[in-house]
Amino acid sequence: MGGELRFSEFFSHGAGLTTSLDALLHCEHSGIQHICVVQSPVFGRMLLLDGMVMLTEWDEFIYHEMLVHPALFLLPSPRRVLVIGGGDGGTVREVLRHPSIEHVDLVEIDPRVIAVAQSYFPTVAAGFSDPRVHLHHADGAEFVRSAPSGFYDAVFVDSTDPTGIAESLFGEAFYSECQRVLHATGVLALQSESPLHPVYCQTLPRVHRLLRPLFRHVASYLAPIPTYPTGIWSFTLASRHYHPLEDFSPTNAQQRMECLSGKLRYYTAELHRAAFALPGFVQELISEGLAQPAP
Ligand code: AG3
Repeated sequence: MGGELRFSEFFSHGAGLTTSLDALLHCEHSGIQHICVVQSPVFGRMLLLDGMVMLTEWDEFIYHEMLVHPALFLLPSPRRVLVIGGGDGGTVREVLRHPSIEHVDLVEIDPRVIAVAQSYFPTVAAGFSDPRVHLHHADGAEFVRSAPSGFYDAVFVDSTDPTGIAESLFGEAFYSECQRVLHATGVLALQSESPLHPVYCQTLPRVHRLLRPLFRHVASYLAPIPTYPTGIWSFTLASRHYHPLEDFSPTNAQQRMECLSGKLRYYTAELHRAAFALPGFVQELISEGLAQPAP
């Protein structure tokens, strides 16, 4: 197998994901980060930022459906949404499936990510041409600082790992601005990294520590994302008004699912409830983190 093209992303000491590649489709440095698109025989096209897997055609539906739908099905009729990051368009695509949506602001710091997604992942990025979507090339933390109070029904943080350019999107100041721009009944949903990652497992307890003083209800849920580091991923939902399970009506969600544009492949009303049932070690990770003094 000499000369075979391969890609690996290691999360620790040579442990991680490896795949052979059929082709290297695109590679550039945008001035902010390396952006590459590669073709893998099993995962299809893969979007890599600084050598980290952002999405693959094979499993992106799990990540994007699970970031968006638990929050949007909790709200009776979500209209205005803010997406921070998510320049590939997957999160916006899921948001737009809900017929009640009137306005979506997407704030992506790197316009090249949007352009590359439009060329190489046209179905993922399809939502960008929808008139309800407004693109902003800005730093997410700065954008929320200048956004009007109480405007959004939902805020989604679709960021990379909590280092480098994304670091400010995991901070106290940013979360408090997210709370301010949300309507009193609004919901914040964010990706909170893998609970099995040797370093970033600390993201989940940290997110709880920072969000609890700001929101009455803070709860995390899990989904398998096989091409992300460790393969298991956490998301965190926060709201001053809605409890993610007690205020969730499976019957209502089921009815609304019939009216969505397109069919969901992962999220179901049953799965909404199941995803919040956390394994023991994840419950412990969160409660140990809450017992510690704030960093
Ligand atoms: N959002 C989460 C990416 C984190 C993956 N981390 C990694 N591969 N080291 C990606 C954006 C998808 N819209």
